Amino acid sequence: MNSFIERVVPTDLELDTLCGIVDEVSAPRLRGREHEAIAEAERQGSAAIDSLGRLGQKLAELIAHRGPVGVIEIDLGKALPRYEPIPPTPTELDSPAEHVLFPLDVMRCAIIGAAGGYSYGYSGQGNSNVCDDLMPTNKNLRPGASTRFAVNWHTEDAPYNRGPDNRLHTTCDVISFAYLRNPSADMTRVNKPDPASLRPETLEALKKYQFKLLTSYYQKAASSNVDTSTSFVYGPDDWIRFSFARISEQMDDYRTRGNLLPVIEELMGGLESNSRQVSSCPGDIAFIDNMRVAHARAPLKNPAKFDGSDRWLRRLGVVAGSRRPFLERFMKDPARRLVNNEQLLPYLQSLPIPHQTV
Ligand SMILES: O=C(O)CCC(=O)C(=O)O
Ligand SMILES: [Fe+2]
Repeated sequence: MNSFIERVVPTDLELDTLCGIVDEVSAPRLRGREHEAIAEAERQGSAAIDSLGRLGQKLAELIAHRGPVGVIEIDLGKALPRYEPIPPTPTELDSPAEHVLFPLDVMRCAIIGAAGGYSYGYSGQGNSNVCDDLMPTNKNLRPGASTRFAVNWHTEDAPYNRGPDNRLHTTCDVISFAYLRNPSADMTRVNKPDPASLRPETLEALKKYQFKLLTSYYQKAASSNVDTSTSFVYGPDDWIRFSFARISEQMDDYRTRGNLLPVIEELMGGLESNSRQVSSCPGDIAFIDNMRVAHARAPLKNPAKFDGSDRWLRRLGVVAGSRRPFLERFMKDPARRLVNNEQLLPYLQSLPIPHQTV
């Protein structure tokens, strides 16, 4: 089976261009103004199309959900020695005002700019940072992505994809992880299922609007749970577009009620058995198609020690530039690029419940 992961090693010209952008946007005039630095990195990336065109084109195809590739890994490890080492993982979550951008973050935004994309932080992440940090913090130790607990198969906020039409969705097209530090080599797992691998009856059942929309608890589910029905997969027949964030809880629910479980179990079994790993090395940036690829992570091998040796990855949402005005409708302060759940929810709740397809 062909892998859906494409690993890209940048050329010297690409690397030099990205490092040049880091030098520019990290200039003192932008210190403490990280939101401007992000915008500036995207702008410079889009202007550097001569040298970053290849990387931009690859990401643009992922954002448009085109082609067989579902994950792009960009190996920027060679650039890391040019910069200060990544500091110890903070013991408290950053406040938005104190947020620090590392060179890898800036390079990522430049590549997003070269793809004509727009990056934003997640709706409803507890820390409200520009880029969501996944880190073990003393103060916020919790069973989530930064701890020794497993992260079950999910896509990011995909339950918000409520339309039968692929264009109607309020989540990101692509999720991006920048791996800052990963001493125990804990890998992100990914799977891009082939619809042809599912039995036709299974695919039909998963396309019915008979499942619950469950957002991730750790993305403020208390206020963002949208309790209406959805299908598990939908979209064109030749690809599976996921619409779940909490597949395991769906299973619990159906286990209790005794129906539909085999269908979900079949999907889960497929995800488990054919999964791949993202390289996840320090200096890697992974761009993952958030519609067609589900991701997960096994429990971290070493519990967090809060001594700077912890795994640390930083996450960012990416959409096509054309979706920027739409997303900005749900941001209190568009310059800060944070979707605000209070503004988003009324919109979601006003959407018509999609028609059942079968
Ligand atoms: O820790 C990982 O590798 C994945 C974390 C994750 O699922 C996320 O940040 O969305
Ligand atoms: Fe995730």
